[in-house]
Amino acid sequence: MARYTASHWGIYEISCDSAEGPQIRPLKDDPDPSEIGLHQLDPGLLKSRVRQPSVRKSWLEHGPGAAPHLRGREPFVEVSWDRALDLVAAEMDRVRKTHGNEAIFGGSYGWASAGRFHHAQSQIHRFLNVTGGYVRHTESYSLGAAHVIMPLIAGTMADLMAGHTSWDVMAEHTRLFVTFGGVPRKNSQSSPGLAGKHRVHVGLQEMGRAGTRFVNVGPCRDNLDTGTEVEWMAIPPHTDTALMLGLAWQLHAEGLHDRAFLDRYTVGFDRFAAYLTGETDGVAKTPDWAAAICGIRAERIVALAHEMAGTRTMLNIQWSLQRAHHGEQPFWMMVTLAAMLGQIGLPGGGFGVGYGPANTMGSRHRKLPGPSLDQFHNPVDAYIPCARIADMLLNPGAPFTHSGRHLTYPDIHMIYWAGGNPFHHHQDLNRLIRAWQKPASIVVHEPYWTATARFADVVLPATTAMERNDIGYATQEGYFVAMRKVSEPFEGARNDYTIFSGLAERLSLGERFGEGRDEMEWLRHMWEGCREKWATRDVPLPEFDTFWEEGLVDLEFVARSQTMLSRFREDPEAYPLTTPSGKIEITSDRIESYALPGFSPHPVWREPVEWLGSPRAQRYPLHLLSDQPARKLHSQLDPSVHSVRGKIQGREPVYMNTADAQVRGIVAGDIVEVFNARGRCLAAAVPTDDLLPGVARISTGAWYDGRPEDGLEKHGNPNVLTLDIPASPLSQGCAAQTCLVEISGPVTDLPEVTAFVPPKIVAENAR
Ligand SMILES: Nc1nc2c(c(=O)[nH]1)N[C@H]1C(S)=C(S)[C@@H](COP(=O)(O)OP(=O)(O)OC[C@H]3O[C@@H](n4cnc5c(=O)[nH]c(N)nc54)[C@H](O)[C@@H]3O)O[C@H]1N2
Ligand SMILES: Nc1nc2c(c(=O)[nH]1)N[C@H]1C(S)=C(S)[C@@H](COP(=O)(O)OP(=O)(O)OC[C@H]3O[C@@H](n4cnc5c(=O)[nH]c(N)nc54)[C@H](O)[C@@H]3O)O[C@H]1N2
Ligand SMILES: [Mo]
Repeated sequence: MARYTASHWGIYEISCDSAEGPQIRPLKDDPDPSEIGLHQLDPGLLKSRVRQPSVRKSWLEHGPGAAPHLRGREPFVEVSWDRALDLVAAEMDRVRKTHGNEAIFGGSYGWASAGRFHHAQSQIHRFLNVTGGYVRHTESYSLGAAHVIMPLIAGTMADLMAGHTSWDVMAEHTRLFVTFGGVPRKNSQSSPGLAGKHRVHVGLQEMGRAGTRFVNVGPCRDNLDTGTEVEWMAIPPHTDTALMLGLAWQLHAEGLHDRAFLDRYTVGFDRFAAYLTGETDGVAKTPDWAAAICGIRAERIVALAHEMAGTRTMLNIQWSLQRAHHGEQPFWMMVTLAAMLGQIGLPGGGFGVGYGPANTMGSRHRKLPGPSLDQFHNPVDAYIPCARIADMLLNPGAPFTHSGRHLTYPDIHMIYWAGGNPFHHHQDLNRLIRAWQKPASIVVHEPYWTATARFADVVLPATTAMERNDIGYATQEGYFVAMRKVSEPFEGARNDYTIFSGLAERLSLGERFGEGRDEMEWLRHMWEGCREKWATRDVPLPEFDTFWEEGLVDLEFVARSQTMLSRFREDPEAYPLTTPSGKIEITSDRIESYALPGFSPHPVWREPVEWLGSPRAQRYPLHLLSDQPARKLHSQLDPSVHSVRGKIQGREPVYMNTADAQVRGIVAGDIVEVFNARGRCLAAAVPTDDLLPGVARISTGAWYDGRPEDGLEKHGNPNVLTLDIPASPLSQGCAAQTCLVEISGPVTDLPEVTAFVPPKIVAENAR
């Protein structure tokens, strides 16, 4: 009988009857399986696992707050589980009693692993709520800017993501597909929590066969594969808004915009039009004006505007475009441009805010909530937008704005993290290292010795998804998966649930946290809760035992094609949007009422602090994109053979234009130094003509491997270079893509990469 496992990369079949151990293969009938998931059981990963509870030497010997500057460079002492849990429980109690629960940061951002019960975020938040609450985070690194602006102008990202027009409808109706940032196949193969059958690559091929014309706008050529010819409109990073303004100006000047649509379904077009024509600021956003910024000839812009207005057009954007200074603008401007074209709500027309970043968008499956673990109520009000973590730690009490609110940063004495890797995800890691010295105690649950584990005081070894039983489900992915345990926990590793149960008992909260259920009782309980809810929506699910025995529930029987915002288009009064006006907001009164410095009430072109047109480009002339890695998910599985095969001399590639390499005397395979005022890292040069001159690209995910003496990062982690500023005072989102660098090379005296070697383990009181 086949067993299955669910992962962010897809569903895989596992057979446990081979003498060589469990074998993993893609789900039968998956048309485009991801190779990443095939390496979840790679023995190469084991060398980097955490074996036992481990405590940083100074912290163990001298107590909380001892020698914080030694975090990340000091040996650890292995201790028993009992002792580790006693230490953590005592420290939580001390911090709660001395400073209150507002002193504990438990945001704990990160993707963790698939599985609805063992989901690390749910576990840690439930546990911390039981103990009196914690400082939480809002939004995500994925969509910091979009999560805040989109509900004000079009709808929540959750609703929009779920509503995307399905691929079959686009193949039938879309004649022109214009995408800002391509539709990278590598990204679309993942979905948070579970990817079902991989539909994006197939969807694009079907559109290609049906004759859709594709235009790929952006600095990279090789991120859109439709099986047909694609026009590449090569523009520098961060100039998309200017190009869209040029298109909008042309539509408006020729009266090609859909006035009836704008009147009925939007608010505030006229104020925006006054900006477009230059009436308000003296600058007409003509195709010539746009050409000077984005480098596309004015005639080409005019021709594209005509084509868009004359045919069924879908506009699409990658999430990376909002992970930038002023990152709200390209999203807002794209919605505005789509509104001017008047095709929103028609089959195959309008806009998408993410065909590409995950498998989800374009699904025919219904948005239905899966089995979930109750997280209880968090009595602490204080929060941060997730990407403001270093700001919070460095500036307790300092004011900040978010979503129109005026707030202050809490004073954090303890950080508790489970299921995320801030030394992967955060920007300007050298700044984060300084910030990380502020709290008295840092506790981390991790299966692996990632940098986040190395920089902690107490590391509690967690199991992986293969080492426990769980239920796999993610909305619109089309499956429930019985994730049966494949192997026993590695050495001393425990489930996050078991770890929190042990702590809760020590804090006399065991019954409240665990409700007396063991793992399988929880799965049954969560399944039955979900089954009851779905029954009220006329979606019958099997009983738990049947599900567990059969391993999969295929939800194809409730799937159906869809067109985004079709009901709104049919009857905007009966089906208003959830925006303040119920319509698409081209000008937002709400945003204007926030009176934020440097934020206009309609989309505008504003120069980012770092881009190829800024003064800093004289010193650092290359725009560095740090995109999502093809061979892993963020930092996950970086030590696997699949990820390691993508490295050159053990280091992450840096892609750069052939001409840029040539003038620097760099050839393919050279190890080069990538640097700016914030940091420097080594990477392996790959000259290419698929990138615009002036642009470089290092995918994220190489485990941080800084040399303690001088901070040189040896492995190719771009976050030692990126900028830790908010996208804007509105969203405070992550702005990782706003980053200028210089590259020099080749480097000959190469330090060894040590990212996957665990830290030194010593005996207590060893000298
Ligand atoms: N420069 C730059 N930086 C970026 C981005 C970018 O585009 N450019 N993208 C950003 C984006 S969009 C994101 S989402 C973030 C991703 O950042 P993260 O989500 O923090 O990255 P992951 O590597 O997925 O981290 C998950 C961690 O959880 C651990 N883990 C897995 N399963 C379990 C479990 O069951 N229990 C416990 N306790 N731990 C577990 C894994 O070993 C891993 O270390 O990165 C952001 N950072
Ligand atoms: N294999 C794999 N897949 C993943 C992930 C992973 O780590 N690995 N991470 C997942 C996560 S958490 C997320 S949030 C999504 C993220 O999805 P995205 O944020 O969209 O992903 P990126 O790869 O950073 O960028 C997508 C494309 O945008 C282009 N681009 C960057 N800046 C600009 C610009 O200014 N203008 C234009 N026109 N194009 C630009 C880049 O060249 C790149 O090809 O991916 C998900 N999918
Ligand atoms: Mo993300």
